[in-house]
Amino acid sequence: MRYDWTVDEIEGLFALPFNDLMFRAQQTHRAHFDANEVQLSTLLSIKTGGCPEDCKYCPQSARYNTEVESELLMAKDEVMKAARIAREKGASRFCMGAAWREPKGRAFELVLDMIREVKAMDMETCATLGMLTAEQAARLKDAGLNYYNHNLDTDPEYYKEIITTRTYEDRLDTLKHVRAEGMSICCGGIVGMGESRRHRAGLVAQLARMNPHPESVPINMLVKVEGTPMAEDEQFADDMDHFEFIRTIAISRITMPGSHVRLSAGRETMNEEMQALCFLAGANSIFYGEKLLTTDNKDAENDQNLFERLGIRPEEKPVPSSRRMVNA
Ligand code: SAM
Ligand code: DTB
Ligand code: SF4
Repeated sequence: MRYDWTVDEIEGLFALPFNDLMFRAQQTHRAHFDANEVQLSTLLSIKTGGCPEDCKYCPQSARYNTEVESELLMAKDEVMKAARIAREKGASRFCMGAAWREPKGRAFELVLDMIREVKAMDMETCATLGMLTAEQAARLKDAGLNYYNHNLDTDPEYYKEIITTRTYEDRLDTLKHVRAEGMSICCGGIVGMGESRRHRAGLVAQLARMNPHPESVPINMLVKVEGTPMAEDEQFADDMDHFEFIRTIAISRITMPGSHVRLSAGRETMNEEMQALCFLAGANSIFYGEKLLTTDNKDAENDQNLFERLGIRPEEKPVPSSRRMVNA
């Protein structure tokens, strides 16, 4: 495994002829994974809107006038009901998202309780709650959290165009705390925010230089939501070429061979051929279920149909080593 990728090298991968890049991505993919399996994660927004941060892409920031209303933290039974439905539909992981800068007080205690209960349902647990202290990471680990999602979002240089209320370093610190507790990391970014190819290479380099690599790498295609600067400002007006998105997936696969690369936000506007090319480029995880956090996603039946046509199987949840011994 390599952890020393340079931005120049990654830019070199971006410059390859498309077919050569796809061939390399498939070779890497097949050396590490069953090429016909895709992992399914279902998202639930447990605390929607009213966020104090200024992320220019985000419909949940209180600073922008979007259709998203600020809501209170969801009740535990509602969360459990959503988790049960996700499991019945075949998701192996349940990811709870909160529109917070960081978790605090009683709300954090309530989320720990939700994590304990989802864990007890025999699903993998994931949470995305903003910045964490070392102590908070330890408490999440104790509650049984398997994955923490915290994205780098973009290249360190381009970052200041997108978010001013927290630094790139803050993000790296949170990831450090998660890793120190031995939890798995889900960390990726967004493509299509008006960044250059060099910036996309810079984002992938940041991810691929982490040792170990994040276990899950969500590659989001920007969902342009009315009222956010990404949808309103001239600076971000250009739409990105879809092939550039597929290239970003392929390069994430090549540089992080053992990670699950997730074809994340943006699928709602992708046709089936586009999604199939993303799987061919090495994407082996999706967000599954009709909603992401606040925006629409393909519904489960639609994905089941696509999987059947492509001969793709949902990946089973890994059996913990303790239970494997009992069953042997
Ligand atoms: N508030 C927490 C935080 O930002 O750390 C967790 C939730 S936040 C919505 C999780 C991630 O969703 C962001 O880091 C960003 O990568 C992604 N995201 C948010 N809005 C998006 C959009 N419009 N299009 C694509 N990805 C988006
Ligand atoms: C990630 O990388 N993408 C997800 C998840 N992690 C939390 C969120 C996508 C959000 C898209 C906009 C919305 O639905 O609000
Ligand atoms: Fe808040 Fe997260 Fe949205 Fe940023 S991405 S505004 S931190 S909910």
